[in-house]
Amino acid sequence: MRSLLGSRIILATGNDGKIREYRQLLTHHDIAMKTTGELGISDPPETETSFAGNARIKAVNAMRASNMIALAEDSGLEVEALQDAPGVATASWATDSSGRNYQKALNRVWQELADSDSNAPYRARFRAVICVTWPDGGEELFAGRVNGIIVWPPRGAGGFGYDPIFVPDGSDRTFAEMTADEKSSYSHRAKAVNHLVAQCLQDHE
Ligand code: ITT
Repeated sequence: MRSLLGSRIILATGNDGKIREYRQLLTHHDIAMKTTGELGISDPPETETSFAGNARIKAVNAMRASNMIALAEDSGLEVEALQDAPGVATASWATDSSGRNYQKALNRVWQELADSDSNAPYRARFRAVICVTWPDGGEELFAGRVNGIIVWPPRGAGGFGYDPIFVPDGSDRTFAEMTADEKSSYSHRAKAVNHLVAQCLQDHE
């Protein structure tokens, strides 16, 4: 496994919520981070059908445009009663002609659950897959997931995206009702980052 100790990397995401969480999760590690937005690199179309495939597209795009080591993440919400939708379409459920609209996305999740034959508790999970690519062609993948339930109405003002309707197992609060540190003690993203840290940011000497 390759080391990222002392590296400068590009974080390939246009999502401000993700940027905040990666800065927090990697803050005590020996790594310097710029974002694609800071370097004027635009987001590629996400044409794959898996989280890993789309994470790879974003990482390779940023790595080629910057010639730096790139880290990208593809993530999403899977709701069991909706046959694991929205899954890789989680961002597109929140996208309309004027950009991101998470209220619309939350309403759609709840409407589809109301139209389904299922009853609460509505089991769900967030998944994240991180892809790190190196300019010489090297690549590593790290995955994380968190199980929980969908609740309604939305609660809390923290976090981002679908956080106001997701309560992780082991808590009675939504991700949006938690501090950043509390969310990180449960989240899919923190688990994927923990794997990355264990493999690429420890001094193995
Ligand atoms: P980039 O592709 O530029 O990274 P994006 O927001 O489009 O940004 P994805 O394609 O990976 O990212 O889509 C992930 C979707 O899942 C997006 O709608 C997020 O809001 C949602 N999501 C992922 N992690 C989340 C979390 O921790 N809390 C709430 N929503 C989350």
